[in-house]
Amino acid sequence: MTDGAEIRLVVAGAVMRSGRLLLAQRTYPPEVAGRWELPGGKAEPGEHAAAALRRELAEELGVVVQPGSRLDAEVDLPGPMRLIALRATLVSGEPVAEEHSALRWVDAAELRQMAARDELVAADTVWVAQLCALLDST
Ligand code: DCM
Repeated sequence: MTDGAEIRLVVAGAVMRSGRLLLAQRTYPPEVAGRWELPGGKAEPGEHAAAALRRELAEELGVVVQPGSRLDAEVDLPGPMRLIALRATLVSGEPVAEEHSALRWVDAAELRQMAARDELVAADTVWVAQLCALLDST
C-alpha cells in the first residue's frame, strides 16, 4: 500500500527559444516509448524543483538551464508521483539526446498538431494550451 508514502516530485522543463519549445522523445517504458515530452525527471528527496530540473537537464541534454516560473497545471501520477513543469531558458550548451531517442523544437502550431495526433506523453497534454499561448506571445 502507499499509505504514508512520500509523493515523489517529478519536474519537467519547458525550454523555449525564439518561439519554439524543446520536446524530447521517450525510449521507455514501452507504453510511452516514441511519445514526446517536456524533458525532466524525479527530484531527489529534499531537492528543490529548480535544482532538480537543472540537474536532470544537464544529465539528459548536456545543457545548463536557468529554471523560471511554474506552469499552471500539475499532474498526479501513479507511484505516487506529482509532475510539475517549470519554464527554463538555455544558459549554455546545445541540447543533445543523451537519454532520449530524439529532440525537436516545435512552434505552437506543431505542438497543437502533435497533441491532436496523440504524439505527446499523456500527462504533458495538460500544458499544451498554456505553452501555445506562451509560444505565440514570444
Ligand atoms: N513524466 C511525464 N512527463 C514528463 C516527464 C516525466 O509524464 N514530461 C513521467 C514519466 C515517469 C515519471 O514521470 O512515469 C518519471 O519520469 P522519468 O522516467 O523520466 O524519470
